[in-house]
Amino acid sequence: MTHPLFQKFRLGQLELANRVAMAPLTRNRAAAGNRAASLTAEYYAQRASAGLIVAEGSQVSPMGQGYLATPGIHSPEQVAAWKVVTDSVHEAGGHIFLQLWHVGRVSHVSLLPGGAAPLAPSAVTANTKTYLGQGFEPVSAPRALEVSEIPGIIDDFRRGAANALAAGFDGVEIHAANGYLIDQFMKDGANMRTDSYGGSIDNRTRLLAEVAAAACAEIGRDRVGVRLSPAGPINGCADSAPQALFELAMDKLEAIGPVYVHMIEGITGQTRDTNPVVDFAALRKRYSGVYMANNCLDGAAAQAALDDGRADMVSFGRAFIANPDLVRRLRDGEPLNQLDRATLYGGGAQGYTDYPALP
Ligand code: 8OZ
Repeated sequence: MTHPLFQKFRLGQLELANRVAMAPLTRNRAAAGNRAASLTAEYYAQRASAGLIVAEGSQVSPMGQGYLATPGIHSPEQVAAWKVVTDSVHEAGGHIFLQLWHVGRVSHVSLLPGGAAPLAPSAVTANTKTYLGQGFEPVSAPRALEVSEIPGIIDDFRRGAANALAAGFDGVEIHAANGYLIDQFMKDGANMRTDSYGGSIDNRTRLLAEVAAAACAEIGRDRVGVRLSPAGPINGCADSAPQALFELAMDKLEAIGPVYVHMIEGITGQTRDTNPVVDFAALRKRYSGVYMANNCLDGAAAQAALDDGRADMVSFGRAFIANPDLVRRLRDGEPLNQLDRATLYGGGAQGYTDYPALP
């Protein structure tokens, strides 16, 4: 019998071929105007046997960009370029969401309109680096958003969701993880505000709830997922008491009703251990939608997570870069191609569309 990981699964109105998702992965290969490149259509179509592809984080506005050559979803040209990608994935039988991204303070003046300072909940520089083409460099000092600017940020995400649907995506994933803008508002290591968006955990989860509600109202709850990373630090962003913070975040998401929560269990790409300890099972209990588990899993761990009822879907990041046919390899117990780290960020086909599938 095939394991349930490899069997059909209903996500909202979609019938996915299996419960394996391709996690969103920044590859810094966008074309001029931060449009998805033509190679990008080939790259995702090669990976269309994933039950769901979550396409890489795409900035919802020019100020939402934090790395060189990441795609956007705010201009008509970007929507048209993404349409080529979604058509190629659908033709290959897959389903694809787009991750909506605002980096907040994780950016550099050289990437922003008019050399502007990055935006943040508070004027505190992140202890992290960004990719500017010649490798990774320290981020710039940010400025604190005025409270009057926050409705505009929410509207950027709302428009990003509408644009994603216009570009043929099956839905969107709100990037509320990994130390970017929404995560910066949530975590007390980055948010020093004294207004209605800072201080209490209710205030710090306000932007998450408002963005999720706006996206759900715009395109329907069945088409909206949310990605969270309770543990830290990642991109210099951590919280002193993440359990209570993220229990409230899950309570709010339960009330708003996005179709899935994509949970980074542990420190992104590094470890499943957390300090302070985060009880992911307790977080999951507060939300009745689809729980997608992520981070440093292999095929056996993914199957065990389903068997034990700890997850409904499982996502893989790095393994999907190196293995376009990852689902088949996991199902049949075939060996995996190794990841080439040198070609992760920037460049062309090498390390992007040239990883071999099994014959
Ligand atoms: C690695 C390099 C650049 C961006 C994330 C969007 O951590 C990213 C990212 C990861 O979520």
